[in-house]
Amino acid sequence: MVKGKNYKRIAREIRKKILRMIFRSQTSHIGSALSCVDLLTILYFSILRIDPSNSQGSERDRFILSKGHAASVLYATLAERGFIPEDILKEYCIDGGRLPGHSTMHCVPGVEVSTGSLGHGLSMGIGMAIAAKHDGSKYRVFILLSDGECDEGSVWESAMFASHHKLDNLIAIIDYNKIQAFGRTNEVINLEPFKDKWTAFGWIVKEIDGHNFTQIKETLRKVPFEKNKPSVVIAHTIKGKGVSFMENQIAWHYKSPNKEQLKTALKELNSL
Ligand SMILES: Cc1ncc(C[n+]2csc(CCOP(=O)(O)OP(=O)(O)O)c2C)c(N)n1
Repeated sequence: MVKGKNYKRIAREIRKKILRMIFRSQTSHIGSALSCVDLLTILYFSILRIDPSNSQGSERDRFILSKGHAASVLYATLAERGFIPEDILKEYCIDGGRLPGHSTMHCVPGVEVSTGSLGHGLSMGIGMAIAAKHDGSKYRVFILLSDGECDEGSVWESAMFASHHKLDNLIAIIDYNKIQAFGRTNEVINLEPFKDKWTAFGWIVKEIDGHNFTQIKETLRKVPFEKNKPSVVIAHTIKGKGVSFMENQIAWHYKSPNKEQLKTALKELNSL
């Protein structure tokens, strides 16, 4: 918990950091990172039991960014929360830099596992959740997945496994921004009825607006939603959220902003 927090301001600062990082490195996945800023803001500033001065504490909650291509949002949030110095963000995805383009553990305090190959975060989280049960530890494991990632069979194999093992210390959050790399989710492989699928796999499901701070916080505060069952939050989001010309645009999965676009985007965020 962080005292005196202003989620809107924090999320705006994280978005500005992401824009600068991706501009500097001229890399991709800006829309992917912007869509889940509000979720990470609430997680890191209100929900996760974590301590930036002790990033390896055994009872810490674990957070896994399964959509590891959006690493910029994780690094920017870790900087905002005091896990890593802000200055290091300049080294995101550049030759010789200390922040790799996909979330990477060991070299970045606060990053629990390396991700980027989609479809593995949930099963890695399950390993941690089982370990917690086995050790009698109270920590929870939160995993943020993307919607396109749910096209992968490994996600559903994990989903079955988690409910079979009654992992109520496991919380999946889906960043349901409705866009994948080259198309809209409902055109590539339609996930609907999405809620029913998770329910059928034995999870307790809540659907929220993934940009509404109150809804995110009130929902995540209630986990587990039911004893002996894993929880999943389907968060409806907008890819590119916060920068009007990037919002809901497939192109901003891969494009990086030029100098003029960066200026316009920062101006828009500053006026919020
Ligand atoms: C196993 C695997 N296949 C392909 C990719 C390449 N890739 C990176 S992002 C992406 C899709 C992005 O769409 P989505 O998963 O919905 O995430 P979003 O960026 O919209 O949050 C793909 C296919 C990957 N990272 N991992």
